[in-house]
Amino acid sequence: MAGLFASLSLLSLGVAQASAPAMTAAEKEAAKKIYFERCAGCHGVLRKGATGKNLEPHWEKVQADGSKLEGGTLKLGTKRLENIIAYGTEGGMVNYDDILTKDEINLMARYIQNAPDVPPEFSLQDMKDSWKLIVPVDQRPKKQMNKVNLKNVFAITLRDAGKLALVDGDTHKIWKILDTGYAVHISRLSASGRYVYTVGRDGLTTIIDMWFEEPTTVATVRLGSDARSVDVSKFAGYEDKYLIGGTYWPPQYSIMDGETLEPIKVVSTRGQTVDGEYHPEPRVASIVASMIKPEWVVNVKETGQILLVDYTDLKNLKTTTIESAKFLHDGGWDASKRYFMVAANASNKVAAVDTKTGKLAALVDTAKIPHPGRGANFVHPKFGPVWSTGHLGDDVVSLISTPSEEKKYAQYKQHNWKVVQELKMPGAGNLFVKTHPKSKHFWADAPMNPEREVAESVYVFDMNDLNKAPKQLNVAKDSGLPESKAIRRAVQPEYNVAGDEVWISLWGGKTDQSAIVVYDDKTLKVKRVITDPEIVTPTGKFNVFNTMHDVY
Ligand code: DHE
Repeated sequence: MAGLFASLSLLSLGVAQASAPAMTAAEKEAAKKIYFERCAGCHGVLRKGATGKNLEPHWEKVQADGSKLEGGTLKLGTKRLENIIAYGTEGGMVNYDDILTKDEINLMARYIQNAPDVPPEFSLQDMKDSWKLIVPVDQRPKKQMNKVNLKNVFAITLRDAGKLALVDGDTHKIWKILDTGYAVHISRLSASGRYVYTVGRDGLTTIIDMWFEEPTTVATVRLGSDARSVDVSKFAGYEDKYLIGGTYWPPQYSIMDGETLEPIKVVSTRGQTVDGEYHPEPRVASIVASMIKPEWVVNVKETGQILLVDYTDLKNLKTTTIESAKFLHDGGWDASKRYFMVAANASNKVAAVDTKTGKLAALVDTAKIPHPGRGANFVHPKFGPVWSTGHLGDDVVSLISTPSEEKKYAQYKQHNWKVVQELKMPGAGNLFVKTHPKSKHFWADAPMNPEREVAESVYVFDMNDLNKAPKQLNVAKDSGLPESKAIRRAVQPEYNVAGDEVWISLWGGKTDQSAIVVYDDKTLKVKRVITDPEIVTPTGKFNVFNTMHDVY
């Protein structure tokens, strides 16, 4: 099937292929690697587009009125493509002139005029062959062997180093830096809080046991060649029994043993979009475990279908498929943990899944390209409980009213599933927002904004007076580190367990000095700058307690 699919895709591009710029085998290999590391996430392996535009050499689309639309990279040509790659576009493509050399930009401009390389499929057997049980369960500690306050440990992605730093949140000291997959995307915690699971963009999944004297990788497995998400089973009686991982390539999800990572089952997500068209590459975006049912919420990007996967009987797998909108990306729970809120970024909507009834509760229209991370929940002084998302494509943060069964919030019912307020940001390019039940502050970053001053800062709103402009904190300046040529993006605010500190990554270039800047949430003053030659390209940070309990 995979072979047939690959040849069909090449056949359909046969004409375009004839006039694509020539490339040597070595050039193609180099370009393939850059494409995977830098481009596939947004444009897809088959280049059909999602967050990014379609990058096929030639494409045709029949519109609603029957007319045909045509385009493709061949039509754009090398010069135009070089400019787009180097300087980015208004549509959200970031500039690569400070990441790739001129030669690499030329290489990529030529590469994407050639037919896409289709990577091989990845079967259950492939997973089993890749599986390494480094420390069997019976040889692991029976109790915690160190004195670290595990609840306040931060798992920090060191993106370009292919490593994960575990930092003690009480002492602000690096506890251990471990090898992981390439550009780990997220870390998630076991229901017990003992294990950290990470997944690399290369599909390598690791389980790290924090009960040893020093954190130790106890098993690894490969899920495929491109992955973004993992989560454990969290329902009572199933805590940590299973782990699920979602892949971008091949488009599928895999279920493993939660403690050993032994592969159990692989399920493809290829199929029809919400518009009824077949899609060959519906990638698995965010995944979250429900606490109220033995289910995972699996968000399939290109189809816009949300799957509720029941894990009580893996042999006779029951899945509920909920139609929402395209293209599903990231999301988080509302305050009641009944509704999962997921961004459908190409539709400028947020889908709310009711995990109690197994139905779509709402599709909320928002500003352009919502990107919540996991979002942030708080009680709005005028509109009651809200969940919030920032936007990549607009200069606002949207606050969406969410239902509550608490009597005191009944008065806000009329606002439910509406954007009740938009908080003004200094520009577009937000990726993550965060607050904490004990805080009066709401934090938003803007790392994808083209202005250095904005991208290197975070913005803090006072939740007592949301009409007030946010306070700008210039994280790059506050870090005290020497200035660098490349923008050092301030990214992903994350609270400590007490909810009185906010940690921000200062994400510099691979050879720049980067840091984690820790702010006092009350005074908004810098408390600590965690920096070290090994802190290379820090991005996502996951506080153990807050991640375990979905505190955001
Ligand atoms: Fe992410 C979450 C996909 C680029 C940092 N990112 C997610 C999730 C998905 C995703 C599907 C949700 C996982 C979940 O909850 O189960 N990210 C993608 C992409 O496809 C994209 C756009 C391009 C790519 O090539 O990967 C992309 N992401 C980035 C980055 O460039 C970021 C800023 C830096 C990095 O480390 O790569 C980045 N993504 C993050 C972080 C989260 C995340 C920190 C988790 C946020 C959280 O609070 O849970």
